[in-house]
Amino acid sequence: MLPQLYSFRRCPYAMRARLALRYAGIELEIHEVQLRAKPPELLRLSPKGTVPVLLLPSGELIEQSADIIFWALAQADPQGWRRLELDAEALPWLALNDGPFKRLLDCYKYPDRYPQTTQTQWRAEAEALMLAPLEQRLARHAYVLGPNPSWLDLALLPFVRQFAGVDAAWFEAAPYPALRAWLQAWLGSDLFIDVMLKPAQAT
Ligand SMILES: N[C@@H](CCC(=O)N[C@@H](CS)C(=O)NCC(=O)O)C(=O)O
Repeated sequence: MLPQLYSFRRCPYAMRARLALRYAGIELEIHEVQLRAKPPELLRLSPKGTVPVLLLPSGELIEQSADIIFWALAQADPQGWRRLELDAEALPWLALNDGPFKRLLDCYKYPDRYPQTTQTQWRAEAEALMLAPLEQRLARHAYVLGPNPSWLDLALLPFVRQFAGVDAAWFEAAPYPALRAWLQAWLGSDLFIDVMLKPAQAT
């Protein structure tokens, strides 16, 4: 049996997992899940009901996207995208992204659901928290952790992509040229195109 990935194509967490699994060359069966109608076998395996979830042939279940990235890179890491000595620097970025930035991203994306303040204000908060600090780094080097790619680029890029897509015209003109270049380079990479364009195998 191959590892089984429960995924949703547009979910940024699932996207980062697929990117890492593909980079590591892991052969998989992908089950594309409808979030409104999750398959009972997924809920039996993982009652928390989020994707991605990776079921290994051993029966081990990996239920968090970051853990799927780390598992994949532990199997194969052809270009050294996880250097453990950089984790002390990388992990706080992951926490910032998955916690406060993701919350602001949701507010910015769905301002009607979060009427406490305006969409522009949500965006400004997200810029200060994440976009401006990322721009500063990417102006100095091509990737988030330095001159070489790392797992952190994969972990962050689906969220920056989503942010950029909320108001593409605004993002194009915003003062984040290095971030735009970084995002465009990843979105144009064979790796990204591969995980997004290949039709997911139906369950
Ligand atoms: N902490 C989880 C978050 C995963 C997550 O929230 N995925 C969303 C889709 S983007 C989900 O499955 N939500 C459940 C739902 O919408 O019912 C991870 O990193 O894997």
